[in-house]
Order: sequence, then structure tokens, then C-alpha cells
Amino acid sequence: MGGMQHSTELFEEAQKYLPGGVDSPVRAYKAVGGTPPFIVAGQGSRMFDADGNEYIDYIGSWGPLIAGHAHPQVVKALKTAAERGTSFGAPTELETTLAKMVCKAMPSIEMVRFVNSGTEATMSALRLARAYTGRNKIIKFAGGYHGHSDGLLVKGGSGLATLGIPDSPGVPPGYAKETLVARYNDINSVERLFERYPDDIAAVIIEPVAANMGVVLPTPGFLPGLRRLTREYGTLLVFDEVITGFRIGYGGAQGLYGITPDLTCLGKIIGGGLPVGAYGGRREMMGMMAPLGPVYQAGTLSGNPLAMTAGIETLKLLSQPGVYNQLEQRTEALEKGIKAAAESAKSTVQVNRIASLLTIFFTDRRVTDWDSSATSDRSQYAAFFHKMLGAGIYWPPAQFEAVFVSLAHTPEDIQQTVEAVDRAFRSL
Ligand code: KE4
Repeated sequence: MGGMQHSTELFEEAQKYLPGGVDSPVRAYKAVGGTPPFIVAGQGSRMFDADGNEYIDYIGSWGPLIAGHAHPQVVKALKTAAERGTSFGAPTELETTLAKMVCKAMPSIEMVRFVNSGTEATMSALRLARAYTGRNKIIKFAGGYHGHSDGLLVKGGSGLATLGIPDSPGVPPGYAKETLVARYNDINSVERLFERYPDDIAAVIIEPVAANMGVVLPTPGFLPGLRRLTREYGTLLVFDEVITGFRIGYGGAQGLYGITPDLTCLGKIIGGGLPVGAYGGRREMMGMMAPLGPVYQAGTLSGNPLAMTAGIETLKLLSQPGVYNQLEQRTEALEKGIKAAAESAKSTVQVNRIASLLTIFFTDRRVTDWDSSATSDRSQYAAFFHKMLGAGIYWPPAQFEAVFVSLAHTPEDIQQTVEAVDRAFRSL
């Protein structure tokens, strides 16, 4: 490896002007320690840092780059689009084109609005849910992350069925108390909240497959149970598919599990690496959004031509036959290699995987919710992370994130990664 001298200097300089030297906290390596390499380029499954180091990349910008870095088809289309101008603040056909692709992929979405981030998507979807139902409370799940809007930076109060409390300074307690927190995979914890607040809950928002407590799959019956309860109480079911949308299948988690949510939030992949978010649902509901209806939401760069172009090209690549089989095969091989390495090194880890999403938890407990995920040994994870980084494998710099495998990852990449995992486990 080419050392870290230049990244270290760049990080020192960045910290003078950017809080923590970064524009998003996870990038600063607080969870794993050390200096984050400053990246200068990506190509396919690889990233290159300012010190000449090359990495096999398993974050893919935290999900968007399912086709790999700088895919030729995406870059070519972006160049052409950019030469026509980058933003108009006026309607373009590109937005309709991507909207049609989204609606075709997820039939629960009859109408969609593009925004610039997943945060905006969930914030707007919950405003719509509150306007549509005339109710104020929402339910989220411990360990679920839906972006950083005030009402979602909330943790469970003490005991169960209590009002949420702020999970960050700056969130007014008045906002937090409208958010109730349930336990993922525990339908009774949701039922108790509905029994306590039968007429107050506008929406349940969930990552149908959780990826922000590490990857945690819904147990059979959990999602159908949520659909049943929300219908029974006149509450909207909001699927936050910012990560799962077009990731675990072209139809997202709703396609895979056969659940029809009332609203869906998207992001990441549908922008192909450019800033994007989206929310959508039935026409009668989306028709409440300005300028059609009274619920306000707007955005200078919403639906901008570059993000639309990158999203369209990425979804075109994902709609090719065999794409999801390839992602499944690559990631299954990675999972099997990790489990074999753990076995031979006698490491107690859990590996949760679905499609091309995977997390290694450093705990002997099966991970089915936040409480079990939180038993993971963070210092072990940090040591593992640095062993992998030193071996040229860019693993997520935090235990409670997901590994993202792309179409650009080759069998040789997977083999090289498994060998690095084997060496890392043996050294722990
Ligand atoms: P953004 O506002 O970061 O585009 O999206 C927020 C969001 C919403 N919903 C889900 C399920 C998400 O995972 C996210 C953002 N994901 C994190 C990674 N866990 C983004 C990485 C970061 O915060 O830097």
C-alpha cells in the first residue's frame, strides 16, 4: 500500500473548513478510528486514493453505484446531457422518462415526485401522510434510519409505548413526541402503540429490509402484520426503499415480499450516483401535492437533467436479463467465503445477507433487531475494518452499515476479498 501521507494532509486541511473534515459523518471514520483515505477516482469495483492505493470498494457510495464506478454508459450519457446544460428549473422530458420507469417497476407507485435526497423523500412522504390522514403521530423502528429530518432523529423513550425523545440536540421535544418508536420484527410492539394511540397515527415508516443497523431481514409475517395493522387503524404504510429500491430486486422489497405500501421513498440507485430522492404512491394521494393540491414541497434542483440521466441509464442497465442473478451469485460467494473463514478461524460472527446487501456482525447473537445488533463488538469491527483496508478492501467504516456488491465486482474480486477476510479473522 502507498501509505497515507497525502490523505493525512488533505484531511488536516479539510478539517479546517468542514466539520470533521467531511460532508457526512460516517466518512470521518469516528466509528473505526484512523484517517480516511481521500478518494481521487473510482472505476468499476475499484476506488483509488490520493496516496496511490487501490481498493475493491464495498460501499459504492452507500448504495447508488450498483453498476460500479464511472460505468461507461452512464458517463457517456452524462457528458452529452451536461453539454446541453445542467439545470433549467423548468420541466424536462427526462423526469417523465424516469418517473415512468419507477412506476413500471413498482406498481404501488402511480405517481412520483423527485427530490434531491433520501432525507427529502421521507420528510415529504410523512408530510403527505399527515395531511392525507389528518393525524400527527408516526411510528418508526429502533435502529431504522430515514435521513436527518427533525421528526426522524428520535429515539424511544424509557419503557415501551412511550413518546419519542430527541436523538440529536436541536430537535424540539415537541417534534420528537410525535414520533413513536417500535422494535423491528416485533409486531406486538407495534400493536401496543396502536392500542395506545388508535386514532393518532398517520404513518408507519420502515426500511422493509433494514440496512442501517447493519442488514436485518424481516421475519416471516412481520411485514404482512404491519400491512394488516396499518389497514385496520387507517394508518399509511410507508416503505423507505432508499436502499432496497432496485437493490434487492428491480421491484424493490415490495416486489420481493409482495407487500403493497401506501407510499414509497426512493433514492441512491435511481440517481446513479447523482443527488436524488423520490416519493410516490397512489394518484389520489399524490394529487394532494402542490401545485395539484395543498401540501407544499419544492426543490430548486429536483428532477435535474443530470441526476435523471444517470438514473435512467442505471435502471436501463438493471433491467437487463440476468443482472440480479449475477448480483446474487457474487454476494452468495462472498457470504460463503466469509462463513468458511469464520469457521476455520473460530471467529464468532453473524452474517446477514439478502441479494447484494450483507453485514458481518461481531457478535454471537443472531441479529434480528437493534438490541441484538447493538451487542456487536465495535472494537473488533474496527480492527477488522483496518485489516481489510490495509489489504486493499474498502469495507464499510462502521458496524451498523451494509456492504454493497455491484455488477462490476468480478469473481476474482470476491476471491481476493475472501482471502483478506480469512487473514483478518485469523489476526483478530
Ligand atoms: P440521504 O438523505 O442520505 O440521501 O438518504 C437518507 C436515507 C434514507 N433512508 C435510508 C434507508 C437510508 O439508508 C438513507 C441514507 N443512508 C446512509 C447510509 N446508511 C447514507 C450515508 C451517509 O449518511 O453518509
